[in-house]
Amino acid sequence: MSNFSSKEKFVESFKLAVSEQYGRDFEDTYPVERYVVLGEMIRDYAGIHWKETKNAIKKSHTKQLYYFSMEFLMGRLLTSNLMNLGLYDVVKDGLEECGLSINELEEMESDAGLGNGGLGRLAACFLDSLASLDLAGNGNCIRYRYGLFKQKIENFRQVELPDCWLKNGNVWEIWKPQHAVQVKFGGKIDAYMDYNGKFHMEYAPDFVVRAVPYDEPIVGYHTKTTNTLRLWDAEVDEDSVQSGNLSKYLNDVLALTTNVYPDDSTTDGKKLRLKQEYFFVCAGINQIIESHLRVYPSLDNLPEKVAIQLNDTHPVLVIPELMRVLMDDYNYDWDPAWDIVRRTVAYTNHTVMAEALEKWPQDMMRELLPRVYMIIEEIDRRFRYEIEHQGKGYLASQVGILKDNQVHMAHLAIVGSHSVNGVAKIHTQILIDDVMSAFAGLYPGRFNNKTNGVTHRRWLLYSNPQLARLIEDTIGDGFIKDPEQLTRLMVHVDDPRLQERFMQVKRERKEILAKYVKDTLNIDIDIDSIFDCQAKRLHAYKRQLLNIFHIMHLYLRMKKDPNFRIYPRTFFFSAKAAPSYALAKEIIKLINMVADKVNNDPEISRFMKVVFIPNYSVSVAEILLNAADVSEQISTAGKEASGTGNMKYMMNGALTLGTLDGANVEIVEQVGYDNAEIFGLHVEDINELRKENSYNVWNLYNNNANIREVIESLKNNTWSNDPNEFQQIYNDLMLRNDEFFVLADFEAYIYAQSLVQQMYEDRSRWARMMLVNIAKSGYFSSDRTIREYANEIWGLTPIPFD
Ligand code: 26V
Repeated sequence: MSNFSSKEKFVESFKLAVSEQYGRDFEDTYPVERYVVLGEMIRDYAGIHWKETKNAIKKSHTKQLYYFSMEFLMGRLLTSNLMNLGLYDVVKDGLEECGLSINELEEMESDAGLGNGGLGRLAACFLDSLASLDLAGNGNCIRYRYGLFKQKIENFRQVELPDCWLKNGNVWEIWKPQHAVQVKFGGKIDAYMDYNGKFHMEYAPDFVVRAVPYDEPIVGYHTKTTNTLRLWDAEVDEDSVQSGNLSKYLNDVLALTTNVYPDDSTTDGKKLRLKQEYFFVCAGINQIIESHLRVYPSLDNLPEKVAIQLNDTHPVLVIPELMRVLMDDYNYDWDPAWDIVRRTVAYTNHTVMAEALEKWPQDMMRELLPRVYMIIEEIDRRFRYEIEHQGKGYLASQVGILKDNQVHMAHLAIVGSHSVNGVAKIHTQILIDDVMSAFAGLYPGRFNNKTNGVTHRRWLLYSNPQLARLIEDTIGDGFIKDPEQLTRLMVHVDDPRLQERFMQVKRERKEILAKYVKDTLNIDIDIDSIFDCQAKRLHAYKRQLLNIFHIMHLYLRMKKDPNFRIYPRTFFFSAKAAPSYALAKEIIKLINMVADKVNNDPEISRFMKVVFIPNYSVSVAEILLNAADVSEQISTAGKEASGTGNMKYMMNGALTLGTLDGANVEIVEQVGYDNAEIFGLHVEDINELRKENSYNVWNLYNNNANIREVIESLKNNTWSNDPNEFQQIYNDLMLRNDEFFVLADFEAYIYAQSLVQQMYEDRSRWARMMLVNIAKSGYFSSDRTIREYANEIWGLTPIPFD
């Protein structure tokens, strides 16, 4: 009988476990101690199915996926694990009997923020869907000691603090020192020939660490399937310290897993980033090979039993590393090894931003990874030979892997894999037509689209139980296992009673958010105002500037014209800027200074408030997104690969106010133009303006008073006493001609915002629109995305349990 078989049984085992672990009466233990024991009890319970999953895979020879990602933004796991295991109610009631509230224990958990943004959160959603669909899918990443920084706002500015997510330990992980592997860096390679004339490599590295795994169970929704997220820590390799170098060695080992890189960090520490990439790649490949050989006699059938997905280019070293192991350790010749690698590996691209496409200096790579670099040279040589042979040698300067003294990681990924996918239709099309067109010509069958998704369990069921209940009351609970059933709501969207009940649910969510804002920022907000939200990383291309400029414009206009008043609105922002991204930080400062001015103006603040919620993270998203009326998705067309926040808002019934970019395009495809507010330049318009070189920001400035006033207000002491406070923003727009077309879309945006207000004022129309959005959001469940990957790329079938 399990510890959770009844409330009584749970209370008894819980109290006993807390008391035994800490050697004190239950009543005398600390809240965090109770949280730790509860977590461990749940993890151990998950262990039963974890074992069965591993056994079932071994016995049935089911194919497995390994998702290699530098980032997993898991957030908290207590609620999600309890709900997926079907234990939530027993535990909640049991805790109540012990005088504890489950919500308080939930709050004790730190939010695991091992990632920057969308890419890392996508990886976490994928793990949830894989397990829930009974697919064998493992995550492979680094156990960073610190997550992405914690953000505080001081004096209107972003301040970064360390995110010590492990300070109370991590209840979900199991340390597995017996599975440690060596990872080698630097040093020298010697090649020698054996008696048969075959070449062998002898490698004398100058830095060796032990990669030690910590495994976390990934629990599927109401199913036995329990997969593994493996996080590698770096530990000292006792025999590998060169004499006299102990303290440097210890520091180098520690540095490897210190923190997640913020996405655009400077060249400093770049080498460390490359070390991190090889570290988790080498360890992960080693594990795959060992587990494979425990079941099968050779590696010949690796592609039939293992799929490896590369989440962006960060783990692309998988390709040369797997070649290295096959050739150097298992004696494969080049061609069969290459065939195995290519059939095993697939690559996902997540951005078209040139600055974000990874390239490494050849010298750095050669010095740090001499053997891997040799293999990359040979891959490049053979690839160039192949295109030459096809009469397309002229492409070499475009598609080469080694060129301009750099290693082009995306090129290596495309050449060394059997599938390259983008993350939304428009994004994939841009890869094919533009960014990767030469490759698409060479390998047309290799390119495909997999539109992103998000787990509707975390982002609808668990974070918005009020809405989940309303949906269940209306269409039953079939949508939980099969989210496309949400379309059954369509026959009810005109029902005034449902509309009213929905508006009531939305109001409850707005109250919860308003309370959080009051508690953390001491700002009072109007629950009946329109909640307008933009929450995402701060990047010029995401155009938080467009949003704040609109707010500045409204303020200036209301100040000037006492007859002009808007329907009350609260504008929420939440965004972290990379610590070295000065322009992004200046935008945060502008938002906070405008907020200060607006919120403290007694006349204007009756109509609008601006709230910057610090430290955007999974936990903040869980209370912010479901309270939104308006979802701001306003990137420059062509730049946002997909966006996934947009899907979370939609699922919770917010209207998308967006450009035709990323997954917004598919959101409108689902709901129709009547149920979304689309504005602004299209990709084609922007390409045309760029090609013709015909965009001139000064023409707009001179001909449009709204634009002129807002730009002038940056420098005329409206928001700050220092006229140079926003110099970078001004220069970026006016002296560097507004690379992201903020001012080009400004009028269209103001107009779109006025339409949003009109729509909101018709309560029944608004409610209907929200309901349509929810009804059509099933497509954006990551269950759909994962099914597509499983069928079209990985060739996975569900784990059979007997
Ligand atoms: C990084 C950088 C760094 C240099 C400055 C410009 C820039 C722009 C973007 C990035 C992000 C790179 C990868 C990434 O996180 N992509 C995000 O992936 C999400 C999941 O597929 C997707 O929804 C987002 O649209 C995409 O930005």
